[in-house]
Amino acid sequence: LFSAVEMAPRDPILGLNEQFAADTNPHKVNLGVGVYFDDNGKLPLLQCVQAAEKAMMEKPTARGYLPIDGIVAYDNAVKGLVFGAESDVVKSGRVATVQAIGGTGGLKIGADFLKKVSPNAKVLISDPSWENHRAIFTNAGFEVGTYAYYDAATRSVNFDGMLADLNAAAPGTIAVLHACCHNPTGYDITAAQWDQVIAVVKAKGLTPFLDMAYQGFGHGIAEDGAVIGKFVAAGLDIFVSTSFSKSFSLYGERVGALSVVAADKDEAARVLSQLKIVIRTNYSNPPTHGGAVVAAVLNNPELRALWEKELAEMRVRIKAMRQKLVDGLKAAGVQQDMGFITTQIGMFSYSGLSKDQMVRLRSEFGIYGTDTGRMCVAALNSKNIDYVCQAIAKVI
Ligand code: PLP
Ligand code: TYF
Repeated sequence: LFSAVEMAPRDPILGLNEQFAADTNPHKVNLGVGVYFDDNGKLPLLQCVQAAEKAMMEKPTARGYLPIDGIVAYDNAVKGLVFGAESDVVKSGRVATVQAIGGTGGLKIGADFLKKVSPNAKVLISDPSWENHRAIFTNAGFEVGTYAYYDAATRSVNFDGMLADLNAAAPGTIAVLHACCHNPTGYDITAAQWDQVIAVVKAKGLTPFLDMAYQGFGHGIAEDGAVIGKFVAAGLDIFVSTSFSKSFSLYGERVGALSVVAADKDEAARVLSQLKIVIRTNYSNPPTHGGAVVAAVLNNPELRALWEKELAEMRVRIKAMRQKLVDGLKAAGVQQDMGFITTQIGMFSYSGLSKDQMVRLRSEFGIYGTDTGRMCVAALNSKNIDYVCQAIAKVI
């Protein structure tokens, strides 16, 4: 049965983790995977999460099956976070939200549902994008292409190219868009540019699928979420996947969601019924713990305020590290202006380093980033920053 089964390639990012774990260099630094570490290099367990878990432990509950679409209080909290609890779109019942197994699960539920309603559509992802975008939509049966995004020469978004590619797409094409904190480049488009993208999406009849994996890591929770409001205001049917992996530091709990905005309440109810079929035939219903924690935090004013404070601390620390990286590289003798690192936003920096330079960083210094030059600046801290700056200066 398995004699002809081929060895599948490793995930380029998660594969680096294995290599990092095996590295015996005592100075090693993992800038590969997109995970936030605190200034002590530790994965944080947020206080808001601990408080919610403590309250849950004090009143333990049995673990029955959840509804197929997840915890009602969770789904409502997601709607509030993504669209605004008092927004017309939520109040009029036009949003169908389901709990999902991480942001990845939200993308996958959306992809499988889209394959049913729009079987011949093509999918466009940004060039470059999170590689799993391509894999998820390909595995759902779609042909996946790209729209221009990163311009290495100018170290910015090739916005004209992006607009041109979206303009050239056939009606019904699914456009996967990074809502904020673009992975892997760290370059987002401006609010005014979003307006232009929305105009093209509307004029060409594209289906926007917004991936929101880093809400709160850019400029703030509401600020990062504002782009969703723009799409809603344009009267479009939209898909939004949400991930709480990073914003709650709950990576392993797999907490996410998919929200679909439909034309009216009746349409949203029919969409929801179809999303539930996708879920039922894949994993029946979601797990309880992570969703319960996030719902407890988002629905309790005190815990919610604590979460916003802790998320802001993560955001501010990443920005401080970006500045330290720019200053440290200059001090280490790097001639070229690395100021672009502070223009980028979110967890990642496309450093502009070549594959050879990234390989040298790994083999000579134990500093792990991807071959494309992506570094997770959220893993830099006051103890490793000097070492990283010295090493980069040596390979440049
Ligand atoms: N989308 C993007 C752009 C990501 O970077 C990630 C990272 O993990 C995800 C989706 C998946 O999120 P999750 O880990 O919650 O599945
Ligand atoms: O881009 C990253 O590093 C994160 C984590 O298959 C990740 O989004 C990486 C690869 C993958 C799943 C998650």
